[in-house]
Amino acid sequence: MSYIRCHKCDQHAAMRMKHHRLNLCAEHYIEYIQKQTLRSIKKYRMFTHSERVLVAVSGGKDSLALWDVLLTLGYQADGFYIDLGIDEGLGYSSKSRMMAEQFAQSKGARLTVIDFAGEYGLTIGELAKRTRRGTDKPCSVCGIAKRHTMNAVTQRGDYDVIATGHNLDDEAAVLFSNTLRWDTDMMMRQSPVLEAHHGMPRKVKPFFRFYERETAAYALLRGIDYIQDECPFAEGSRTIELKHLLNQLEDQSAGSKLNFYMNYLKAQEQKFFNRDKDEATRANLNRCLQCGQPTTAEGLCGFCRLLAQSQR
Ligand code: Q46
Ligand code: ZN
Ligand code: ZN
Repeated sequence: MSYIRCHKCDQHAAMRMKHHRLNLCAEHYIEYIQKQTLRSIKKYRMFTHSERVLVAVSGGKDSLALWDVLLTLGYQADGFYIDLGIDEGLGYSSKSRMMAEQFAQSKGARLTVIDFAGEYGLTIGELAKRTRRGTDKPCSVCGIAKRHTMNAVTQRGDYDVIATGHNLDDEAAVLFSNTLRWDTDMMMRQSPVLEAHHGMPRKVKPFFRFYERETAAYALLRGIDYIQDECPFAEGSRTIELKHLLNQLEDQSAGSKLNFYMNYLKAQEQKFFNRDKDEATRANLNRCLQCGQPTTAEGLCGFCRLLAQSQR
């Protein structure tokens, strides 16, 4: 029987990557993902082996696969998980927390778990309700809260950099959304590396060149147990709609997503946009009177305002 062979060793190919015209067996595929990640880290100067990295872990495939790769490559990578208390329906938070904890244990790696309700006295859902920001979905509040908590943990733990598991599908969907609105401020800020500022650590996305199916295949082939369900509030979101549209494009023409995003980064490098304006905005940021994180507001940052509102 004929089968598709690995380009490196002639074994049965476990993964076909049409956009790269590359088929690889399990062993060579794992090696490929690890090597390519190392390449991105070095090319974009994300971090070095002497820096301490905090991996934002959700319990899903991307973040656990990223943590696995960084540990394999010998980086000082600790994990960080926020228990948002989203347990409506199928117990999303409890399950994802369990996956993160199991992975950390199996690797003997350090995981910091922040129980949001324990830390701030209310769940994300309650915060959204009390501040009337999202009657059916707490996503806008959740985004602010996650960013804030992540910054706080990084400062507390003295980490140099935060790494997230965003993949190409995520990045292309955000770029697509910003392009549809022609939101140049947001577009300008989109990058695999956001430099440190105002005491906030650098933020990096070492998986930005991998398709979602590629990170899923890596997790599977490495035997990583991850939560397959999305957060129940993700259903029907605009990002998911845009991902479907991009998938249709990709089906018709392999490599569309990769070209869309990578060529955008090239345009950015060629100073397609005015970076001075963004730097001026950053230079004029204030510090929150409550927590000290940077904010465009005077007085309290968005998160501390939310908390204050919720306590009224
Ligand atoms: S924002 Fe919204 Fe996500 Fe928060 S409430 Fe769930 S879907 S987890 S990426
Ligand atoms: Zn092979
Ligand atoms: Zn604040």
